[in-house]
Amino acid sequence: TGAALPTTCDVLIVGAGFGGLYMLHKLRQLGFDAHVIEAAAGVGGTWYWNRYPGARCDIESIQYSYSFDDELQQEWNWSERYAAQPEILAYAEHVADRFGLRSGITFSTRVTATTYDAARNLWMIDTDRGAQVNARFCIAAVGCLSTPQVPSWPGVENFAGEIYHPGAWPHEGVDLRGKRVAVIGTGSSGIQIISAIADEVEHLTVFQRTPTFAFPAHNRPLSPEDLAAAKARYSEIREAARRAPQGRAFATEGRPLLGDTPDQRDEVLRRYWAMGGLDFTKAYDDISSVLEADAVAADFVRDRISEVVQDPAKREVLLPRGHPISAKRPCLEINYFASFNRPNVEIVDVRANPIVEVTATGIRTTAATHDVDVIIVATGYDAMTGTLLRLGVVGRDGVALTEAWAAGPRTYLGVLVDGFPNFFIVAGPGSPSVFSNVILAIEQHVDWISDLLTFARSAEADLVEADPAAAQEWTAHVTDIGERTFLSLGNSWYRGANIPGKPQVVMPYVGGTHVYRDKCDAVAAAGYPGVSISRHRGATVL
Ligand code: NA7
Repeated sequence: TGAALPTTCDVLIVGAGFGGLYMLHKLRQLGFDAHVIEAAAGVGGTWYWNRYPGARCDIESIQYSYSFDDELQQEWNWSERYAAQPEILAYAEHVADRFGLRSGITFSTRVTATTYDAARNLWMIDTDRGAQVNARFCIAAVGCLSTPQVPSWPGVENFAGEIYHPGAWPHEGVDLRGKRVAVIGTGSSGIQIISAIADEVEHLTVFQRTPTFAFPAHNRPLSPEDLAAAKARYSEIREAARRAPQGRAFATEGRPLLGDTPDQRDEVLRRYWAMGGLDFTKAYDDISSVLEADAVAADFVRDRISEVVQDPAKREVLLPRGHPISAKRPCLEINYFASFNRPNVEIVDVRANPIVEVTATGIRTTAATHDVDVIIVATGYDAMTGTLLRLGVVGRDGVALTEAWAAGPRTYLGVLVDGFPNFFIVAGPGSPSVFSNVILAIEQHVDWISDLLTFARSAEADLVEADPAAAQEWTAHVTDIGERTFLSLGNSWYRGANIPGKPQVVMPYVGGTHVYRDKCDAVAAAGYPGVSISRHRGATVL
């Protein structure tokens, strides 16, 4: 199902994940003629593609969901504390059906070029179906972790077995029973897969470069009582999330760890560990910002992992060290560390013994050869900019986005790009997006972009563009804040460290989603300083 591609529309949205779906709904409500192009055959974005075993959200389902419609949040029943991929995908499909969105989406169509025509003041969007759409405004809602990254090991093309990336998992599933499987990568995707398949494969070899700080999820079914209690105070939960630094309500002692005695610290950290979830780093105010506090929390995590992993050699490799907990994205785990107590699960330290090549039968490191039937490359994504830069965006004066961002992404508020008029990004670099409960971050962006378009429409303007100075200043601010956090100390995708040659700058705004929200609101209230909003002479009427 879905719609045919129109030849023109007011607003062309790329992507039918959580960003594109709400953007379409909101713009339709405001009377704009909006349309979505989506590469996949269905809605859901990330949750459409990531069908790997164990795929699950690390943010609680009550919070990782839309807040824009109270009836929607009251009627939908999440089955678990942390929703698994099939349920999140079902939710995205429910939203698309409930709000009649499929009639505005063209599926199975990939954008190949996105070109601004300054004379006519419109965007020409080319697709792999040959058809072109002309639109006044173009909104990229293409996701932050949507272009899989596969390192180019020598010999990969010679491997005789099967190779899969979690972000492009076959829809029909993969039968791993009785097979010798390699998982390369121990980020969120890798550790979820490892935990899910450890007991069904014949042998599992995990290739780990950086050991992972992972906290117990303590996932559980949500009872009718749990759901009723959450729904009764949903507006309160959402308000707390909007005022929270990472877009989700969280538990905290609200004081620094360094001010407590060792006994108090132990009691508090044990309590948060027992609660489970990402709140562990929120237990104290200073765990994510003061190295001495991080060191205490990190020791605590290592002690807990040591209690689980029985084999001293495996334990030694698995214990996370070398970077503060919050220098990378901490993960949630369900039996991840316990998986290594199985005799069929092996860990290989590829920091000590790097992968040299992939052979026809397996993987060779500097220390050994591991023969396998299947390789799962859970090596992450060309995050935040990868998909945007693959849209072939060309703005004013024929300048490509790849050129404009050669030294790293430059945006105004993470939404607008100078030199690219009438082009907007949902959850882009320079915004808190990935450093937040992304669904609430998306809602805030969609609302802000919609307000800006409505403002321009009422001023009879059709040309909206960030001032270069404003983009420069905002981006310098984003970088400055990012470099002063622990993120500057880890080799994470937040700063492009996982992609050879990618500019090494902290890409998300990490000063707090609440601070960011207030800044965006202030800009809107002041009539959008930093954005030039005008009437184009000679624009083609669509
Ligand atoms: P991540 O978090 O980027 O993890 C990728 C993993 O793959 C990580 O352990 C990497 O080690 C490892 N990796 C990457 N390249 C290599 C090479 N060349 N050799 C060995 N190991 C490698 O991606 P995920 O898909 O797990 O998660 C992405 C986000 O989704 C996550 O942060 C959540 O926000 C949800 P490294 O740490 O770089 O040394």
